[in-house]
Amino acid sequence: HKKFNFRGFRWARAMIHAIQEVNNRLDILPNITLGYHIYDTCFTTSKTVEGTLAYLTGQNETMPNFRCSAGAPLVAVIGAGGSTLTIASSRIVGLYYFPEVGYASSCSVLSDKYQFPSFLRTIPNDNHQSLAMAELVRHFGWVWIGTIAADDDYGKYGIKYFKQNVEKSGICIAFSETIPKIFSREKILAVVEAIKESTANIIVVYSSDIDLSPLMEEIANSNITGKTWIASEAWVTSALIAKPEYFSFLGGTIGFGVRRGDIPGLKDFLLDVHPDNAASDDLTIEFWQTAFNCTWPNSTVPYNTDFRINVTGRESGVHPVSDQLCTGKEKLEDIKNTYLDVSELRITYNVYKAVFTVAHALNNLDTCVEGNGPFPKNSCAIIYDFEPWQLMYYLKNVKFTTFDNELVKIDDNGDVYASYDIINWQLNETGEISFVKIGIYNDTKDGHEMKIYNNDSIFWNTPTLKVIISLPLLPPRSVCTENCQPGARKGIRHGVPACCFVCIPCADGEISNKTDARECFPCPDDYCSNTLKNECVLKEVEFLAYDEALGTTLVAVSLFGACIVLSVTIVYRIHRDTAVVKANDRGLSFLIQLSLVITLLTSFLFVGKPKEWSCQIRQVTLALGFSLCLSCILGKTIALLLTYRGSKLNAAEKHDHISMQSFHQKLLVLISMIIEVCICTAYLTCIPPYVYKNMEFQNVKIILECNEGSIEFLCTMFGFDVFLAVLCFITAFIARKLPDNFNEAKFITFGMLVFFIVWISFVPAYLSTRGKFKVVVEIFAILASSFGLLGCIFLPKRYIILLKPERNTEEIISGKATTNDN
Ligand code: TCR
Repeated sequence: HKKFNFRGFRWARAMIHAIQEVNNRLDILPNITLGYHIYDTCFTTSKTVEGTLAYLTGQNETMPNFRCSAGAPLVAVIGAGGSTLTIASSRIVGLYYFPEVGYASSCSVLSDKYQFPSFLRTIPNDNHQSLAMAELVRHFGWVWIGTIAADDDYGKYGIKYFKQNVEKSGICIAFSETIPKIFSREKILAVVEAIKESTANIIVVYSSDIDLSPLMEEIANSNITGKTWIASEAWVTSALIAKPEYFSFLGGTIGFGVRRGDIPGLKDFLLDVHPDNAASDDLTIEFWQTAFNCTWPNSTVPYNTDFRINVTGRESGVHPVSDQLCTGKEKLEDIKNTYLDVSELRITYNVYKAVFTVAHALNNLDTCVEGNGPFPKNSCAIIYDFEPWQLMYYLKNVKFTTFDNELVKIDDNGDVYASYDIINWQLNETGEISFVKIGIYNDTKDGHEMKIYNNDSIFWNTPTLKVIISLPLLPPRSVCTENCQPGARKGIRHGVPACCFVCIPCADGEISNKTDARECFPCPDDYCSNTLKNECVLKEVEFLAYDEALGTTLVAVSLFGACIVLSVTIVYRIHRDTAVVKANDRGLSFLIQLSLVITLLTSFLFVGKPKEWSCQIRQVTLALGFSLCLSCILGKTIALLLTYRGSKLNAAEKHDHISMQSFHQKLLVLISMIIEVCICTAYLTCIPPYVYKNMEFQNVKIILECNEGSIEFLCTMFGFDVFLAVLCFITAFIARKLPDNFNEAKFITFGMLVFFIVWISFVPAYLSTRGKFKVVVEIFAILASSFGLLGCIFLPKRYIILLKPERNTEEIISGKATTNDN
């Protein structure tokens, strides 16, 4: 079903050429002349088996009796071409341990010496090539790859080993297609569809050129571009595929070629072919007919190809015979033909090496010295009559250098050392595809080595190539999903290859700082993630600072309050002998003033960055300030109650009474202070407040606040203040109706009411605010209550002292006058 294979014909001719060279050389087999039989496998297993058996029998019977065939002994089989064919023939010759030397059969299973004991080859095992492809794919960072395999051992094993290799490094296979062995348009269209559908830009193809060409034709029709093809050795330099009209979609193909060698004298030998010189040679006649599109006179050779296989769907039926008769005068030099193309002699060179492998083995067998031989009793084999296993022995140990100084050495598995040229398809000036060597791949003792000479010298078939031709083109990318940028992590999706992931942005407070991160990492405690989620940044610290408007205002207000208190003190000091001042215990008044200054100034402890010490003393100072203030007021109100009773006493008793009373007042203040101090000390020693970084409410901010440590202690501490305040209120309330100096009890009642209102409303306000406003609320309450007390206790008196001195007399203040303002 395929046309006459010019490439195969070249290989056959190269074999003849090599055999002739051996025959002509004096250093190899000087007295021996090698002959050959050529059987056409027609690319099919059945023909191969038929040919093998025909060869072994020496007749056209399929009964092996190779030892007694036509005179000269059979030596070895060179071939077959493809692995599938070789596997078939090698199984037969293997039965007799008859040597077969492959030149193009690279499939890895042929290295198995249990199955193919007598097979050797001059082409490296495909495992190396698969490994090299995997390495190439990794080198360029491609992770999303399509594969296409020919439906034979070569394609299937090659791709299988490639996949195994590549999947280890996390590369995914987008699709795996097979090219049918027997032409089928539907199957090929299905492959084309798969390529079209897939987002993979890299396609690895393991196939012989002959199998691949129908697919390429179809791809050319459906103009699939932008794909980069990775070629296996069998098609990388094939003229069947590397057609200039295919360049638009195949340009930039990268592939692996086995080592090439320019066989001396081959070109002339190839040109020296003519049906006249080989009247009985069907191959030559068929070659001539196909090359010149004519029919050789009187020949039975069908024009162009095997007539028995009638493939439906494609070129149907037998090819028409050309009406033109060949003249024999056609000039080979005039035509451009794959057969004559000696620019890429790679497999051809392998054929050459295969022939020389056999020749050298035979030569070694021939030069064996009796008594020093490798066989039982140190005997040698006789060149005219040896057993196949005897030649196998020499073949397995063969070692020679070619004209190219290449060392050919067959190892125990019948394999040779692997070395590939990495080839890139580029367009040259004449508009033809040139195969540019861009690197090498070598199998070394420990592993392997791949070298790409210069990335800029590679031609890539990327879509931009028409626009900016002068720039060094970048390798194409082939991914299922673009990489996840820092700030996101890979999310694996079920049921799809691992390369097709989703990028999930990191959560607040988590970051990922490399591409394709598997996980996001939480930031350390004082840090939060930035908006891109790729860096941890220090959290903003929030507290009520001195230098912000609110802080400044509050501090100013409290300072102002303290100044007023101070001014009251000064006024009291100046007018210390007036009735108003004297009527109240001066000491107590002073203590109240002091305590008010203290409470007002505690707001300084609340503003600013909370420190360990400021946290510890602020509530305590406040509580102590208030308890001092309230106990003094309590002393006053109790005194008011008692003064009324004492007013019935005479002057001497009154004086005693007053001094006693003053003593009791001081005692009361002292006792309540001691109690409060005890509570405070217990609080501070047992469970003191501490600075707390509150991150519960906001991720981006740390609220720096004081944690009160023990709520119980705090409540006890302030509870005592409340207790005092309640007492004050009750006593003042009772005393309010009593005639006293300028309704002091009334003012105190009022002041206590203000105090209660402020602190009662404080609780819900405090609990419902967050962050620095909590502190603001508390300062507010402190200021309000302090001002309330200040306003209710001292301002009326100061008013009298300063502005109504006429009322500042004993009579009025002791309530005996009638001009009081009720
Ligand atoms: N091994 C392939 C056949 C093959 C081939 C080629 C066919 C190779 N190289 C070049 C035609 C042209 C490599 C096999 O089947 O093992």
